[in-house]
Amino acid sequence: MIISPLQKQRLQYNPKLPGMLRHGIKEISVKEGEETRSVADQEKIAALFPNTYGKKEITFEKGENTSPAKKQVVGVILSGGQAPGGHNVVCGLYDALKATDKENVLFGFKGGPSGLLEDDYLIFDDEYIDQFRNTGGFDIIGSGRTKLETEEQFAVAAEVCKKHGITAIVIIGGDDSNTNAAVLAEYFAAHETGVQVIGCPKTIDGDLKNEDIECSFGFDTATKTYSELIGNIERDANSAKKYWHFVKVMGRSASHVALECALETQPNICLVSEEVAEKKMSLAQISNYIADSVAARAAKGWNFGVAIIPEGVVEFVPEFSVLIKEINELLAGEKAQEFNALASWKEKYAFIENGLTKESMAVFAILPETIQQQLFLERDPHGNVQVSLIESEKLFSALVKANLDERKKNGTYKGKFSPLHHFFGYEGRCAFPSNFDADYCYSLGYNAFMLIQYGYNGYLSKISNLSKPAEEWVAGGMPITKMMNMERRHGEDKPVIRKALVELDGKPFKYFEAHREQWAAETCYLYPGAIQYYGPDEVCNLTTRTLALEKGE
Ligand code: FBP
Repeated sequence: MIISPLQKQRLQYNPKLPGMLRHGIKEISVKEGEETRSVADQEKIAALFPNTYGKKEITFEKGENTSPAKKQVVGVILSGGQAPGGHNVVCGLYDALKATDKENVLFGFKGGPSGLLEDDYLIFDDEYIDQFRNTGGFDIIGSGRTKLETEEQFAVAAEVCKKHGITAIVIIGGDDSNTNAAVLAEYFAAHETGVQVIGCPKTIDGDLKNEDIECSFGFDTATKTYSELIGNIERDANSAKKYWHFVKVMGRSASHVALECALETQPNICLVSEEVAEKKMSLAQISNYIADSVAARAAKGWNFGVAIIPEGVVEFVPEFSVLIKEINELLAGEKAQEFNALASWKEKYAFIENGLTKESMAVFAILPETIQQQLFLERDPHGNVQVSLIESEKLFSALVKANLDERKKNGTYKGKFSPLHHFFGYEGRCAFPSNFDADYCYSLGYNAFMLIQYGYNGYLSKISNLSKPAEEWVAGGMPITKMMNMERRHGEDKPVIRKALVELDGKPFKYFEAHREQWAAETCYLYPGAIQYYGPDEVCNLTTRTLALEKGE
């Protein structure tokens, strides 16, 4: 097989473990800490997880390994969207498992959680796993979005585990997948299957974090990849001085990715969805805010700029989410057929006008026609509008243009506005993991095996102190139930891991807020360049600005 020179080099990279895991398997002992409580709704969560609630947090340290000798047969699953470093979680898990006992076995369930239900797997060996070390992607076993959440699924999972003699399952996923990992762990314990479940925190979106989990893996590499591209665009904009670039970045709901990219590149504009919701900003207010920057820069002769738009922003605009709800109602059941049978857009428009409230129609009317039509074309299997497919970068540039046209008419703006559009999402999810993600992920996997070996169930693999060099990282585990609260989902109260949105009083946002006025009017671009894998420490082992600011560095 032909591989690129970089891949060849990366296969040789030796990921760094936290200091306390470096002395060899025989020298890893466990220290139990305090019993834990869920972040909220303690009584309800305790009642729902009688076997796994309230367990102690644990830390590993150098000392005699006192875990019982037991042959381990572990199954690993990659769940949800790709995130750089996933392969290294599997490699770390495999290496710890084999270092403990060569007879131990690692199963990889293919294509996400459905692989476990369908008993579709491979068994890892050195030759296979060695091709994937320090590489991006999830192609080692594939991923998928099937949710493991029903009793029937758990029963099938238990059967599959029994058939292969599986002693533990490791689920590598985001907040939803780890919530389901906790429920599965409770099921396995309640049914005395003897199978343990360990989770690992993954998602480029960065929204699986809390006082225990400092960041999810993949966020570092994905944001560095997008920031490289945004920096390049800034430099191009500053060279040609003729385009405004509207860059949408991934992050289904939280704006951590957009904010981190803004901190790394200092663009003229970055929207933060959580702020839009907090201030109840309308589409008109947001476009006016961007148009102010365009106009201020044009007054200096700068008809160029860069605006970062988080993928999920429209869902945070109150009037827009009301509009979406009304559209979903408007096309519910058979009404969709009636609508689709209408021959022209004019007729369809009249149907819409008839069905929406006056307020929502006013919002709908200001949208560019392509976006209006998108709202009626792209439906999910339940018939709902897929908000994530709305081209919000084009939506905002069109609204800004309309705003500037008005300003032109009243003589307050005389510039030229030529927008270009970009969407950076999939480009970042399978990049070669940065050294940080390569080390962090390998450590998460290695550590997950130590949690299994010491008999823990329903725990999340936890590596902390991440803004420091790997030597000083702290390895341990946290009961997943500690991160849970009750939330309303599909009309029911459910125990879930709380999704971490951008905190408007947090240090990363505060830093951005303190500088954005200057960035909007002046040209303060930063060009972070490509991820560096080799070379001086200060460029190879950088953590994110978000993490550094959160840690007060
Ligand atoms: P996860 O939460 O599963 O990690 O996925 C996040 C994400 O990458 C979002 O940023 C994006 O909106 C979404 O996945 C895209 O999903 P898909 O890969 O199914 O198109």
